[in-house]
Amino acid sequence: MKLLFRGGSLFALFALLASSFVLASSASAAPITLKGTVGPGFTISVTMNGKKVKTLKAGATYRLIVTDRASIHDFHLSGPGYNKVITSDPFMGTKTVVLKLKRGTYTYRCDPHASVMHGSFKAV
Ligand SMILES: [Cu+2]
Repeated sequence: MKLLFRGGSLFALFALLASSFVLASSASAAPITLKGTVGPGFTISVTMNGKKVKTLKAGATYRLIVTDRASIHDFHLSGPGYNKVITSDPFMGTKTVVLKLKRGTYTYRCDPHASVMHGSFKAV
């Protein structure tokens, strides 16, 4: 009987720890969604809730969903410690990356048309 009680309280303690862990991780780990779009014309953008992104939080984690709407364009993102062609030329479709931003300026561009297709945001 004594043993059963000990087992039960241990289980209760474990369940409490497990549920607080789930709460803590779901509160801090849900990344904020950004949308990257390139094409079909000569346009490229990064938006959050429909607005062009200018500043984001350094140290925060973001999920960037890039939609490439033209085979002639790519989506290339570079910034502090990061340099990646997320959707290549001639890829069309959607790709998702998860970014933990570092303080500084991030630039995105379409490499074949970088003089007209580029933008940037800051992580502060
Ligand atoms: Cu292009």
